[in-house]
Amino acid sequence: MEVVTPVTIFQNALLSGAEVVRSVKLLSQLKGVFEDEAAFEKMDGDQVVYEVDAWLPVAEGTEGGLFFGLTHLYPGTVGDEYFMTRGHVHAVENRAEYYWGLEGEGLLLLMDSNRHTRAERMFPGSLHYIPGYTAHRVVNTGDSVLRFGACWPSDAGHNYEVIDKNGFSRRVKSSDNEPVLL
Ligand code: PAN
Ligand code: ZN
Repeated sequence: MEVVTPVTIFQNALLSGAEVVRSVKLLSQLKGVFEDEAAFEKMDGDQVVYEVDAWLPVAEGTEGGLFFGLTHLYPGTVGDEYFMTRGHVHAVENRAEYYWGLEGEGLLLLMDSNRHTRAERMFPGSLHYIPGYTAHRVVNTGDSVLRFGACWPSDAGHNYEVIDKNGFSRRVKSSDNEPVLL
């Protein structure tokens, strides 16, 4: 019997191995995402808002495969709005996804095709099923890095245009250091 060591290791909320690719999202790449544009312009655009480590064992677009991602979303605010991911629906809209919380705390915003937005609390151990046709965005409401895992179909793809254009119907802001959904 042949025994091999996996090429990818997922341990202590970190993903490593030769096949893992990292993408970095700088604040300057999130122009238009946050409401307070004056506050945004005053901030250092080169600061990292989040990083995604991904293992894509099959080619993007392959039917039947699965992708695995780990997002590190740093704490911070633009004005009083917490740092968050850009958010998207899947290009193949009926494709679902799992997220799960590993470290830190936050909110997962889920917006259906009628633009109705609900929020699920994220914390170490929280598990989130994101149905198809549902826009998803994560907000870091804590003061430490929020790390969460993700698993999605390899033919899902990402459509950012809808959210870039219309945003979510709710925003999460800090009021007296507490997150409020507006
Ligand atoms: C995640 C997200 C990741 C970054 O892997 O892509 O958290 O968020 P944005 O893609 O919205 O910038 C996922 O949902 N994949 O489908
Ligand atoms: Zn997704």
